[in-house]
Amino acid sequence: MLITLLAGCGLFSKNARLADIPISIDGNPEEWEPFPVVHDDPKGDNITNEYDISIVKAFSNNETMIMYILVESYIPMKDFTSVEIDLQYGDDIYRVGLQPDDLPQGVLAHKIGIEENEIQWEVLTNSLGARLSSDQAIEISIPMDYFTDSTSLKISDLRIMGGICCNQFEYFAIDYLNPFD
Ligand SMILES: [Ca+2]
Ligand SMILES: [Ca+2]
Repeated sequence: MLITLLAGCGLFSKNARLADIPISIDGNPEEWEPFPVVHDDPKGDNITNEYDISIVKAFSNNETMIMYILVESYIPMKDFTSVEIDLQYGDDIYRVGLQPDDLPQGVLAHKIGIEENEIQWEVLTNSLGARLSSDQAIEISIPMDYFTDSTSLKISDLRIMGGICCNQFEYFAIDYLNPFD
């Protein structure tokens, strides 16, 4: 199988054909039309009016080892601070943090435990080589070099973040999926 949908229930059987569709990370979601929606998000569950997640599409290309994510909004998007994506790989939880217009992009951290009710993270890299573009939609590509088997990688949450990164009192999720499973 050339691509793996990162969520959903396995109803989809056009994987080989979809692998031929190039994804341009330019904020234009046009080329995603044939891909299935992997998450439908409710309208109006956003905290502030910068973004209201409507649908998410996501897949990994198992040949190029790149993951692609599309996030669309019910309302015209405004500025946001970052996108956080939680990836589950077996029992392991990884978190990708991406800010717009910040190159080379992406922080990848691995959850190593909980101490005094606070989650402890080990940062694996500050330059993941991911890309994010936002215009009509948010498009993201993430290299999967840190994961040996992309077929068992799942998105467990995705958050559009606002406020001041990453101050715990002023940094908040504008909208989030919670969760795919
Ligand atoms: Ca595009
Ligand atoms: Ca929403």
